Amino acid sequence: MSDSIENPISLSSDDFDEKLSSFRSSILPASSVLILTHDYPDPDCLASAFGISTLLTFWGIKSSVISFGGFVGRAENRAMIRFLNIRTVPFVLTEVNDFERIILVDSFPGKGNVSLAKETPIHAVIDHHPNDPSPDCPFFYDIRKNYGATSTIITRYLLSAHCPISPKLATALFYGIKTDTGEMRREVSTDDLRCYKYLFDIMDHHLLSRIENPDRDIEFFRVLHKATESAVSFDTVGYTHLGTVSTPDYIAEMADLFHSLEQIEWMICSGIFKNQIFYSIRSKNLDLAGVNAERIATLLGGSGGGHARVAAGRVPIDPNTSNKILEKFESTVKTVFGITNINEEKLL
Ligand SMILES: [Mn+2]
Repeated sequence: MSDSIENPISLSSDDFDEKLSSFRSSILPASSVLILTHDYPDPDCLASAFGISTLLTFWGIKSSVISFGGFVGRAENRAMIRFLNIRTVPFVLTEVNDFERIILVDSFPGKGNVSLAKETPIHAVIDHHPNDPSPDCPFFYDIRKNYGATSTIITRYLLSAHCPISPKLATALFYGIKTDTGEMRREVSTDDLRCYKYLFDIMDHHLLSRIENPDRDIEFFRVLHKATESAVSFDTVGYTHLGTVSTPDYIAEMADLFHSLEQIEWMICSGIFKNQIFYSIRSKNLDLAGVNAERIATLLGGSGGGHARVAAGRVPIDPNTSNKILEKFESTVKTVFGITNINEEKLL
């Protein structure tokens, strides 16, 4: 192939060529493919979907559609979609029966954060969240729990397939790895760093700078004010509740920001969106964020989970009793983090 590229990252011990070929046979032949990410997508899943869509086009698949439930709230992620021309279709506007194949990236079926009916058959899952498919799992999967980003796995797939990576795609994948690993701060595999370095040389740095420094609407500063005002700490555990938010992305964003507070080990941020309490959990050193997110969800009838140091969840609320459920949520957080008997201190 004249337009193909050499694979600069390959190890004889790798199983990527093998996995790529199984993935390919789980999808081909097909003329229409739906690539689905989790709801309220982040840069890692958007970049992964963009990479898979590029690979499918390279393989001659005529139509692939990137879709997700919810919407993109964070200003950086909206800028990413706009500047990198990532074409997406809202899930409510897709008809799943119109697609011959369905691929899930950076997510796992049945986890409560993908807008797909349980009975819908899927064909492939590429992810790095700690989920274990059942032994009789009917679809192709490649789940690498020790990887910091799904974007790393997708970069390896593109290289194994000798599929050209454009500067825009490289920028997306680089940004996906950068954000999901907290700039190599957490849960990083050797491959994350190797792909990060490889992509650095072919990406568009000017575009990345525009993505990372987007114009913000006034709502961001209102949320920041509210988060600062309501922030409290229980020894090394920080907590802030944002009230009702216009996008759940603010909850992850404020968790990230307040987690940088010097005396804090844990940061929990919550907010109300569409009759649910959404929450994000961050940890600096203790690898239990996913476990704690799942425990909170289980105790309150919601869904939650994630990685060792970055996790999230959501629990349903009855709008008539929202104050009571919020109290219940906060007391559940205290129980799970073992801070029931620790005095609350206001940040301001
Ligand atoms: Mn991810």
